[in-house]
Amino acid sequence: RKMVFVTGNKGKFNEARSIFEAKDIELIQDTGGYPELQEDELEPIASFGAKWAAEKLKIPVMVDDSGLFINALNGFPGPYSAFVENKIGNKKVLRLMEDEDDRTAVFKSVIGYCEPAKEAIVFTGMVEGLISLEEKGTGGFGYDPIFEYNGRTFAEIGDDEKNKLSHRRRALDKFFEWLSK
Ligand code: ITT
Ligand code: NA
Repeated sequence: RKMVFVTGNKGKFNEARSIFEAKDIELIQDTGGYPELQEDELEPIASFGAKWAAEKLKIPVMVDDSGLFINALNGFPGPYSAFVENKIGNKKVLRLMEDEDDRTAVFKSVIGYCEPAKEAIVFTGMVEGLISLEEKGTGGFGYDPIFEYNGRTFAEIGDDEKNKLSHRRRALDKFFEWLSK
């Protein structure tokens, strides 16, 4: 079996590819992109993106809209995570968190799947953690060096362990369950 994943993010793709590999599904990256709605929630962004790409490519596709929701910042950067990562980066996010005692945060991944002429369906995965005091680790991508889970950041724990418990893994497990029905 095969699945097409529309994403320009190499880190997302590599993680999803190894998770799919374990299910004997070959994952193919399409970097053509899709319009991203401005919404407070990730679900409508993933749903719209999957539908748009399925109609454009005329094949079944999946997308992954994800984000880091920091509680002390009222959920920021959330749906703006890619923009914030590109514009200011982890160091400045840590600076925004300098005086904050509440360091809790949630990583979310919403997988959107759509077949041409059908409605999109979405699967949400979440993992709770803490924003670290400094960047730690060299693995992963994006916000991984500042997202701490059980005392280590996602950039410290390594791909295999991250893929067992990440927001992306949890969303994909729901997707696999749906696919197998
Ligand atoms: P697409 O082409 O798939 O849209 P993107 O990088 O623009 O790629 P998003 O719009 O979903 O992706 O933005 C999510 C942001 O959160 C982006 O900066 C990612 O690097 C980051 N991110 C997502 N999942 C992550 C993870 O598992 N670990 C660290 N950072 C992550
Ligand atoms: Na994006």
